[in-house]
Amino acid sequence: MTEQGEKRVENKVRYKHYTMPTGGWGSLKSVAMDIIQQRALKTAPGLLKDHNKVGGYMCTSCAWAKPGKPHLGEFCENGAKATFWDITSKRTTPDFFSRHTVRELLEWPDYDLENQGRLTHPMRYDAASDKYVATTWEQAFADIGQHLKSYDPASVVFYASGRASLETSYMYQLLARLYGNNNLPDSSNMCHETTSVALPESIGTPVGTVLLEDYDHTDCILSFGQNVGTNAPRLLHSLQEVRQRDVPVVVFNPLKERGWQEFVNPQSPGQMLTNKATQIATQYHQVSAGGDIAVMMGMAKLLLTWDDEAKTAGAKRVLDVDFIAQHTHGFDIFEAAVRAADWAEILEISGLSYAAIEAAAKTYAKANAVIAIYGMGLTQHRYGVSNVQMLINLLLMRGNIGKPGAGICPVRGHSNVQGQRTVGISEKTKLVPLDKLAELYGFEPPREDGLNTVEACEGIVNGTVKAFISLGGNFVRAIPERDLMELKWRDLDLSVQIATKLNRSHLITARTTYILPTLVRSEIDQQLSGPQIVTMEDSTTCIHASRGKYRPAHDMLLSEPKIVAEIAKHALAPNPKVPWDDWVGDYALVRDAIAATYPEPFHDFNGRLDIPGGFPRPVAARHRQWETEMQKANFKLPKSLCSSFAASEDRAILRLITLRSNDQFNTTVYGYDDRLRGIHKSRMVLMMNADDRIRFGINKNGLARITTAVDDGVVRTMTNFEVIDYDIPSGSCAAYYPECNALIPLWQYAEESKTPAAKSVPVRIEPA
Ligand SMILES: Nc1nc2c(c(=O)[nH]1)N[C@H]1C(S)=C(S)[C@@H](COP(=O)(O)OP(=O)(O)OC[C@H]3O[C@@H](n4cnc5c(=O)[nH]c(N)nc54)[C@H](O)[C@@H]3O)O[C@H]1N2
Ligand SMILES: Nc1nc2c(c(=O)[nH]1)N[C@H]1C(S)=C(S)[C@@H](COP(=O)(O)OP(=O)(O)OC[C@H]3O[C@@H](n4cnc5c(=O)[nH]c(N)nc54)[C@H](O)[C@@H]3O)O[C@H]1N2
Ligand SMILES: [Mo]
Repeated sequence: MTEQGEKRVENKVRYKHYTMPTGGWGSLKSVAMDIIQQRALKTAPGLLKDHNKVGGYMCTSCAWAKPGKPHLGEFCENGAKATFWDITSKRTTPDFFSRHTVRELLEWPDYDLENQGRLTHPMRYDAASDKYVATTWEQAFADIGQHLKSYDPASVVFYASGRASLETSYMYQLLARLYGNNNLPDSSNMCHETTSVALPESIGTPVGTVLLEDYDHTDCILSFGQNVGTNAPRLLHSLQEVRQRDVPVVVFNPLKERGWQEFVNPQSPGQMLTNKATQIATQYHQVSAGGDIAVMMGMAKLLLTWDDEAKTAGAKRVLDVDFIAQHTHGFDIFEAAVRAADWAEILEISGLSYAAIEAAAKTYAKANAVIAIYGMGLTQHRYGVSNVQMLINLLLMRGNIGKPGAGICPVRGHSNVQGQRTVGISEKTKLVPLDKLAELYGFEPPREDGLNTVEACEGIVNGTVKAFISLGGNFVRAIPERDLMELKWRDLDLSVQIATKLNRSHLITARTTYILPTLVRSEIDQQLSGPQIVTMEDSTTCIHASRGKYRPAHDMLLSEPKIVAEIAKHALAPNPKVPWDDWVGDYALVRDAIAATYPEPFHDFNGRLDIPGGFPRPVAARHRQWETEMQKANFKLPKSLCSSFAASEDRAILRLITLRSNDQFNTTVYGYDDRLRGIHKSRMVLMMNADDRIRFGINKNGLARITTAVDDGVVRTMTNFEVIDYDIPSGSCAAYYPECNALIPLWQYAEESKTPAAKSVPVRIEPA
C-alpha cells in the first residue's frame, strides 16, 4: 500500500535546518503567498480590523484565548491562512463535479481537493456515473429525512468536528437526542478527551484552570507535548511577555520545535526591523516519546528529597504542606510510589539525564506560581490519562492550582471544540443535563451512553452503524486504521457531510451520500431577524461572540443552524416545544435555550456577548473548590512509568509520533512546506535520529518503509518515506498526520479516554 497523495506530489523533499525565529518575516511572507494563492486580496485588509476583535469574527483556526485588549492585528500566520482558505475566491461547483468521477478524485492528494475552494451546492452521489450531481436543498432534506426515519436510532452517528458554534452545537445535540441516541462523538474524542477524563478525577473540572491574565502573574512555565509556533501561535504573545519578565520556560518535547525556541512578533515594527528574537525556552528537554510520566516522576522524587532536607534543616518546606493537607487526597500513597520509583528506570524511559531532570525540578521548586501547558504529546498515548494526572500531581505538590499565575492549561484544538462539549455534544450522558432537556422539550431522552469515535468506528466495522452525519470535519481521514475504515465505510447506508470544502471523507461514499455546503464563520449569516451572531468558547473557558463580515461564497449556501434544523424537521415527528424555525430566524433564541438548559454558565447570555476577552464560565477548581467525590483534589497514581506501548528489548521497534506541519490545519493541507522544521516540498517524510537510520540500514536521504509492529494479523505498511536525519531522540521518530493514519491500529488508544494513541505507534523501519 502506498499513500495516494504521492502520485501527484513528485517533488523530492528539501531539508535545511531552520534557524530563523518563529513569527518574523518568514511568517509574513508565508501569509502573503497564501493571499495570492487563494486569490483573497480584496478581503485581506479585513483581517486587521475584524479578526478576533469584539464586533468582528473569531478565528476558525485554533482555540487559543482572545485577549480583552487585542493587538493591532490579533492573528497569526496560521489563523490568517485558515481565514484565506475560507474566504478564498475559488469555488468547487457542480461543473467541477461533472468533470471528475469520484474514482478519479480519490487519486488526488488532500491539498488538491481542498484547494478547489468552497463548495457551493448540495450534491448527491450518483453511483451509476460515479459522480456527484447537484440536487436541491428540499430534495436533499426530504431524502435524508426519509432515510433517518427508517433506521433503528441506535445505528445512526452524529459526529461533530470542533468548529460549529455553540448555537449549532446545541441544536445538533438536541437533534440526536430527539432522534433517540447519544451517539455524539466529536473531534475531541481524538484530541483532548484524555483531558476530559483525567482532570475531573484529579481536580473536579473537565477544563483548564488558567485564564489569560494568569500569564501576567506566573513565575514559571512548564510545557509538555505542544507545538506552540504552529498550533497556537498567538499564545506566543503571552509567552513573549512572560519572557520579558525573565520568567523561566521549561519545555519537554522530543522535537526541537522552533516556536518554543525563538519568536519575533510580526505585529511589532520594532522587533521586525531589528529582527531581534525573544528566546522562549530557557530549558529544552528532548524527552523520548512516551517518557513524560518518567520525567515527572523524577521531578517529584527530587522535590521529596529536597523537602526531606528542608525538614531536617528546619528550612522552608519544598512541598506546600498546608495545601496538601487542606485540599488534597491520596498524597501518602502517591508519596510512597514516588519514593519507590527507580531512577535507572526513570532515566531509561525518559531518555533524559539525571542532570536535565534535576535542572527542571530546581526551576520548578524555586517558583511560586507555575503554569503547566500541554497538548497532544501528552493526550495521544496509551497512558495519556496518567500523563495528565501526573502533571496535576506535580502541580498539587506545590499548591500550583487555584492561585493567580498558576494552574493547568490544556491547549485545545478546534476553535469551539471545548464549547461543543459545554452545550451537550457528548456521548457520555453523565455530562449532559438530560432531565433538563426532558423538562424543556417534553420528551424522554435516551439514557444509555452513546458511541465515541473509536466505538463509532467499531460499529462501522461490525455493521451496527448504518448512517453517519458529519457536522464538519474529515472523519475518515482523521481516524486510525484508514484502510479498513475506508473499506467498511462503503457499507454504510447513508453518509451526510456538512462541509465547507471538499475532502476525502466525501469521496469514500456510502450507499447514499450527500455533501451539504455551509457558511464559514467569517461570512455574514443573514436570517429573518437580520445578520446573526454566533458564539464559541476558547481554551481558557471564555465565551465570545462572532459576527460574519464577508459576503457568503455562494447564494445557495445555508447556515449550519438552518441545515441542522431542516434535517431535524424532516427526520423527527413535530414537537411544538422545539421551535426549529424560530431558532433559525433568530439565534438569540437558541442562546436563550442554552441559558435555560445551563443557567449557571450562561445566565444573561445575550447580555454578555461583547465583553472584551469573553466571559469565563465558572470553574470551581480556580477557587480551590474541588468538585470530586471527596471534595478534594486527588493525587492519582500513574498506571506505568511509560505512557507508550512497551518498547522492544532489542530496540528494533521505534515509537512513531504522527504530528502536524506548519502548513496544515488538521487534514486541511495548505502546502508542502513545514517551514519551522526546515522541511520543504513533501509530506511523505520520516524524521529519524541518524543512529537509528544507520542501525536500520537506510542510506542518508534514502527511502524507508514503515510497518506497524503489532501482532494482530493485520499488515499495516507504508512505503517510500524520504528519511531525513533529524534532531530527535533515538527510539522515537516522527511523520505527518493524516498521511500516516493507515499505520495506527484502531485498538491502540488511551485507556479510559479512548483517544487514539497517535503519538506512540510502535513501528519497524526498513529500507524501501
Ligand atoms: N496551524 C494549526 N493549528 C492547529 C492545528 C493544526 O493542524 N494546524 N490543529 C488544532 C488541533 S485540532 C489541535 S488538537 C492542536 C494540536 O496541537 P499540538 O498539541 O501541538 O499537536 P501536534 O502537532 O500533534 O504535536 C504535539 C507536539 O507533541 C510532541 N510530542 C509527541 N510525542 C510526545 C511525547 O511523548 N512527549 C512530549 N512531551 N511531547 C511529545 C510533538 O513533537 C509535537 O511538538 O492544534 C490546533 N491548532
Ligand atoms: N495520526 C493522527 N491522527 C489524528 C491526530 C493526530 O495528531 N495524529 N489528531 C486528531 C485531532 S487532535 C483531531 S481534532 C482530529 C480532527 O478531525 P476533524 O475535525 O474531523 O478534521 P478536520 O481536518 O479539522 O476537518 C476539516 C474539514 O472540515 C470542514 N470544515 C471546515 N470548516 C468548517 C465549518 O465551519 N463548518 C463545517 N460544517 N465544516 C467545516 C471542511 O470541509 C474540511 O475539509 O484528527 C485527529 N487525528
Ligand atoms: Mo484536536
